[in-house]
Amino acid sequence: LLGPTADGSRYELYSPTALPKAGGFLWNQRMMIQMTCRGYAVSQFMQPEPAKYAHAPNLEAKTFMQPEQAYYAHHPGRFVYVKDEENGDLFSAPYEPVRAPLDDYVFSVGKADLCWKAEYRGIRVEMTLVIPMHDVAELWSVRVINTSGRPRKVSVYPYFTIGYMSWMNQGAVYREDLGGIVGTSITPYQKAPDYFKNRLLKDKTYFLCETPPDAWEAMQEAFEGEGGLHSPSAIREPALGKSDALYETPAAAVQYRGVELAPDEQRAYRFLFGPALDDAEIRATRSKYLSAAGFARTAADYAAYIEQGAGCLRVATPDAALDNLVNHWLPRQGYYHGDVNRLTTDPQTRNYMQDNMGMAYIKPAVARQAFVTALSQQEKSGAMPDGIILVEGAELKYINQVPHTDHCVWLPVALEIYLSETGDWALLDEPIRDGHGETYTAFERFSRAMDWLLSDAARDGRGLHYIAQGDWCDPMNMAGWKGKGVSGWLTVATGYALNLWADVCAQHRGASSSSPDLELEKRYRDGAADVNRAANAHFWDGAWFARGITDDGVTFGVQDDGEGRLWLNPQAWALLGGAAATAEQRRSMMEQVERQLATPYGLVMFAPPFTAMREDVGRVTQKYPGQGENGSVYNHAAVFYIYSLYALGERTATTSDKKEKQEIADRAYRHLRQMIPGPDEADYRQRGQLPVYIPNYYRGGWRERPRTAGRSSQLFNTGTVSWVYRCFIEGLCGLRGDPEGLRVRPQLPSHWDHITVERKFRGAVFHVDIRRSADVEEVTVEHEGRVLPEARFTGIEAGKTYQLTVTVP
Ligand code: CEZ
Repeated sequence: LLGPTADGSRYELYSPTALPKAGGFLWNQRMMIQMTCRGYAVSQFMQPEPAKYAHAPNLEAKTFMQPEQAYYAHHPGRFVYVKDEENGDLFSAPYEPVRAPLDDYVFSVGKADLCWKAEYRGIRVEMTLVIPMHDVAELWSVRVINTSGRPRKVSVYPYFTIGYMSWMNQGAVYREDLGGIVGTSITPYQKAPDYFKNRLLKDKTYFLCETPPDAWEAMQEAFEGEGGLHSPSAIREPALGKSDALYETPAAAVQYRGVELAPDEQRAYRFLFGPALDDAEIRATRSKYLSAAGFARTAADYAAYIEQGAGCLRVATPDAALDNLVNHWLPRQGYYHGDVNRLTTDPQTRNYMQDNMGMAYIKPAVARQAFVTALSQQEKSGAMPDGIILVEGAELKYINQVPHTDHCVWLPVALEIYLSETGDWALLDEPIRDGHGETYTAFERFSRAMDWLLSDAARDGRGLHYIAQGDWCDPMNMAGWKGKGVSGWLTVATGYALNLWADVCAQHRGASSSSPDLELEKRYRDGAADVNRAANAHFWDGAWFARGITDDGVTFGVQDDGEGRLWLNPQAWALLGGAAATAEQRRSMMEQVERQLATPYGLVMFAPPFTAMREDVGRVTQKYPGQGENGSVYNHAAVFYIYSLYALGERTATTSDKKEKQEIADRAYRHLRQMIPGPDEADYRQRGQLPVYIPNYYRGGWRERPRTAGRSSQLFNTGTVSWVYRCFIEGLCGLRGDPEGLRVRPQLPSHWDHITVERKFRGAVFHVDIRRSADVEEVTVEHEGRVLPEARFTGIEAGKTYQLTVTVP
């Protein structure tokens, strides 16, 4: 059904029907395209707000990318029809719209390209998509091959959707001078000032052919006719009708007519598809890219660009499918997040911080700059805004106009990773000027954010954190919208943030002092203790931490709740932040999580899902049960918990609690593994996704709705990735930095005895051989025949390669 190529660098799917929504994606800093195995596409480009150049047949709402995106016959796609001129046989590549029963089919996802092969009755079509590093354009190679062993005569018809561009003004014509079809439109608007804003929008969509076609069709309706897209009327004629589109829905269809192919002969075509401002831009794009050399150069440049995101970890474990994800796809997905911030001009602050937290492992300079950018937008009060503006003139939109209260928490969380990875403590002494003209060092800004979390603006008289219209959970918008409701998660998460910041204070020496500020450390440590005390007094429900208290004083996420009884986030962050102070509490929470939230597809975010609106909780309860935040396997929430297990495992001493420590490592590994589709076929079919990224959720409702449980959202935008990468690097492999070096604390699952790891760290490369042995009581590390005094390697020199032999109990 599917599998990686021999070198593991591509994933291939051999059926267009088994996982119909499975796809892959490519991006650069200005565009993103997600394509399914069947040829449908969702593409977006920035100008600077996200826009489309291939449209649906109706006006689409502009919103974030949709989970479980639905596709239909007229959904934008990139297709090639082939008609046998002798008998009229018709098929299309990659599969849609004709859906002919192909004799051979491959969808091959590469890191820097997407390819399809579709063969039908002795004619094979190979399609490859590449995009440039900087420009917005799709570079399509199409190869038509005669595999039938006899001479053939076919017509070849690329058909690219342009779609409903605008209700104000749209059309398309074939442009001999430019060598292709050009759709023209005016982006709809109504307010006069928008005219001036819109003047430079790229409202043209071009489809350019390297080889001039014999005929074309620029009008969608004329192409489709009465036959429908499965069997377009225009293709039933000897030649396409060469119509233009005059305020009619545009399309880009061309015909290479009566192509004669000897046995094994092939024909190669190249096409360019994308948006442009005007003819001059189209002409320039054509001359830059549309040639064999242009395509080859672009593919090489783009592959080199993607390679920069290769990350810092290569593992060889007993689980080859897991290795493939960790070595090839996880860093790529992390790089995508850190490199383009999900193609928005105003990422949510928590997303921005977490996406950059992954970047600390991939391109730390980018992560560093992100701290500076975010902190320069800190409010006077020390609070962080809901979103971070990345482009001058951009505004806080959509969800960023809804007040959330958790943004400060993410600062020290992301900083911890950045510092342990880079050791760049100098970041903290950077002076950062904000929009009010005030300048503080980064260190001072972190402190101000923590002070805000401790202030009356953030907490009520009981010391619990207000939730306003949401915390990490965007759609939990009505627990505290009247100003009183508080968040259990945010309260324990604040405990974590304050403790992390206290750790930094304990080690940081300011520019003017030679010793760390222990008074500051105490302030935040005391603050954390205070917050955790309040959490225990008001949220501990006997067996786990509650999710919150509503405006009307109703505690929810508790044993008495029929729906939304146990939530993962408060438990995970109570483990991280110290609110779960006693071993008994921790055991009880973990046991309940396993009992109530575990499914074969991972941990659900809470259970049971809501089946009706709870007006004192909010729209999360209105989502379809088991979908999105309403009790799906929301991977972001699951990975918080997994990371909290690794953190707990690290704190658990081997000598006294050997068994407990191993149980924690096994549990963490099990839930981490469940996040990856496969490796057995039934699991792939159920999830419907290739293991080339981690989606934001898999459907929950494993007990209530087994038919849909496990189904992937197909959405690769998710804060999950940074944490998953961290879990592999710092948790499972246990290779985490500290100010002086690299600590070694692997946490292997009990059924593994040996793994090898290549870890890039501070400019050096570590080859680490990790083996289990009954002869040791503690982790031991050997370097050049010498056992190190502790499981920690110091004195790292950039450019060097080190071999470490690690033995774990
Ligand atoms: O958006 C994510 C946010 O980007 O939801 C997470 C949140 O922590 C992230 O910052 C959990 O709520 O508004 C909605 O209902 C959407 O479901 C969003 O909450 C969600 C989407 O997955 C965005 O792609």
